[in-house]
Amino acid sequence: MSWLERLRSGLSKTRAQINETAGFMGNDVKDVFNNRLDTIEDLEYALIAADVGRAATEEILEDVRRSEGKNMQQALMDALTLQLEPNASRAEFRKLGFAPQASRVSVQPNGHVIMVIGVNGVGKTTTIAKLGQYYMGRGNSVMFAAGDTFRAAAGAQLGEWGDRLGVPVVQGTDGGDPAAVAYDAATARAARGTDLLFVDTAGRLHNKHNLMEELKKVRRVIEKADPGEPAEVWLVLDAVTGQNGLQQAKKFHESTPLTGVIVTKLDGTAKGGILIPIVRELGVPIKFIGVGESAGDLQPFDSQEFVRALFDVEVPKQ
Ligand SMILES: Nc1nc2c(ncn2[C@@H]2O[C@H](COP(=O)(O)OP(=O)(O)OP(=O)(O)O)[C@@H](O)[C@H]2O)c(=O)[nH]1
Ligand SMILES: [Mg+2]
Repeated sequence: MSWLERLRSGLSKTRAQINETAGFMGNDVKDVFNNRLDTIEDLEYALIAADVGRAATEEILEDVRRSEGKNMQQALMDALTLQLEPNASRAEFRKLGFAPQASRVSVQPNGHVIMVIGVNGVGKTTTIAKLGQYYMGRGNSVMFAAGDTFRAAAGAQLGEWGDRLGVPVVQGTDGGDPAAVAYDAATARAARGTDLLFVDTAGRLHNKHNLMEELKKVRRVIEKADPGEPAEVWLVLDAVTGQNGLQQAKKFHESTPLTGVIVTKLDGTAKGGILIPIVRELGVPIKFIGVGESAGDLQPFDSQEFVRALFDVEVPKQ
């Protein structure tokens, strides 16, 4: 399967939700939007049900209503794509009334060390493995740091991925100091001249305050070991947790400012619309999306491709 096919099948639940609700008078969104503006309330309901959020839904409906003369499905797709733009450019494009040309953000890290954070079970460790494979495939040398020393066997999990992918893993000891692992790994990365170091972190400690303090400390020791790093702090967010996950993301962002978000498990949710409030409320770009459990199931986020996959529309050859 191509990545687009994988994304499409991954998004089938979200798509079914939108089609079923918006299209109860016809067979799918296309029918609804060809000429039936009186069903705009159904669309409103479908967008809310897909976790798009109130504010974005209102803008989308406004854009669709305003786009007289345009094919209605195209108008809806353009409106959704716009909602995945960063806040400043979204406002600008909406004023001008057209969609952006470039829809994919740069995913090449702005330096060498990438901290990967997020609550337990969202997919941090798996995503690090996927990132390792992705960047190695683009010619980068990669290292991992097993900075989750809290959960038993977390280090072993990353170690296994490292073996499978041929990526060196800096390990600590279970129950040991994660900052020490991060310090050793950042120092080793600089000494070896490895292109990218991904630092895994704990998703759960005895309490939330401890977790936030620990992440700050990990960040500080990386800075000390290698000034200017970590270049990136990427938050992993599980799409299945929807609005709840977004609230958690805000807390992380307050304590350890994020430079990117990776949304996982889009293959198992009807809430694909959650990407929109993530972009709007965090003001941080989505870098990648996860659509499965294997190392290849990670894609750089492209808003136009995402919206097309949502509607199961063929991508025109460019
Ligand atoms: N379906 C699906 N499953 C995923 C995806 N990403 C991760 N998973 C699964 O989610 C589960 C948890 O993944 P982990 O990588 O261990 O999550 P974590 O955030 O490191 O968890 P903790 O270390 O406990 O904090 C595993 O079973 C993964 O295979 C995805 O994109 N799609
Ligand atoms: Mg983990």
